[in-house]
Amino acid sequence: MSKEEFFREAKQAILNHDRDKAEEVAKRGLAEGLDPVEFITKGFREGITQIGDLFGRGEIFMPQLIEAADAMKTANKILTESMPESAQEKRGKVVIGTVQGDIHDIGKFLVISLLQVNGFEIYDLGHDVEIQKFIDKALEVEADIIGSSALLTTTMIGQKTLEEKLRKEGLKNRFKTMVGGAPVTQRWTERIGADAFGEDANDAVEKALRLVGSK
Ligand code: B1M
Repeated sequence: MSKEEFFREAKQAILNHDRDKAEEVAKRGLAEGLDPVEFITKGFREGITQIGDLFGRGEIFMPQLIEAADAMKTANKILTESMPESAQEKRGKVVIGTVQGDIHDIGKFLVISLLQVNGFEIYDLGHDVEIQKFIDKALEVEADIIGSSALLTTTMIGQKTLEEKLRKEGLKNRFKTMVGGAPVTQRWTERIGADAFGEDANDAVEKALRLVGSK
């Protein structure tokens, strides 16, 4: 089977919100030697992006969205677990979470996986994380970077609160910050004073490497 056919099957499994099929395709693709990052980005992610559009247009409803997300998470987990952890020296410590009020964590999971593969030590706070927790954890583990993910226009404000708190507590120079999530932009990043914007998981790695290099 060609790579493109695998990508099509992966996308279709998500569009059909079929977790078993997503799991089966992910495992079969890996066995055939597909690159897990390419498989996620060109296959499964295409499916979940279309699901988002369908949901946005009211063509599918919450139960289908939840099932599709579940299928996506299953495939994501299988594929990211197959990525080798870097044997290199650790490049830096990253405290990361999805901001308060927001439970979206599929993208964050992908970002974490690629950061790990690239030698970063990760402290994942999970989702719906109170802003102060990012700071407390970063102080506890002496993090290099604090990363926050936000998928809702209503929760992005948490990223601004984080910057304000860091400045107020005199910690802005101690940690670098990276923001990401579908509604987040470079403009927003500059507006709130964060140090970097990660557009996708690959970009997040590139920016994280730059941030630790610039410390
Ligand atoms: Co939600 N949801 N959702 N949802 N959901 C969106 C975000 C939405 C755009 C769908 C739509 O209407 N078209 C919309 C937001 C609208 C808005 O704010 N303008 C929306 C809504 C409205 C909601 C609810 C409010 C629905 C409701 O209850 N009425 C609700 C909110 C719950 C809450 O959080 N409080 C809700 C719930 C859910 C599910 C639980 C069903 C599920 C989440 C499951 C989970 O994550 N465990 C879900 C899903 C799956 C989506 C969509 C379809 C897909 C998100 C996703 O996983 N994308 C989404 C539509 C969309 O985005 N097209 C949608 C794939 C993922 C790989 O991409 O997350 O963007 P992404 O991550 C990327 C980059 O953004 C970047 O790298 C990642 C990898 O490439 N990145 C970072 C992300 N974080 C980063 C951090 C970094 C750097 C880069 O540095 C720290």
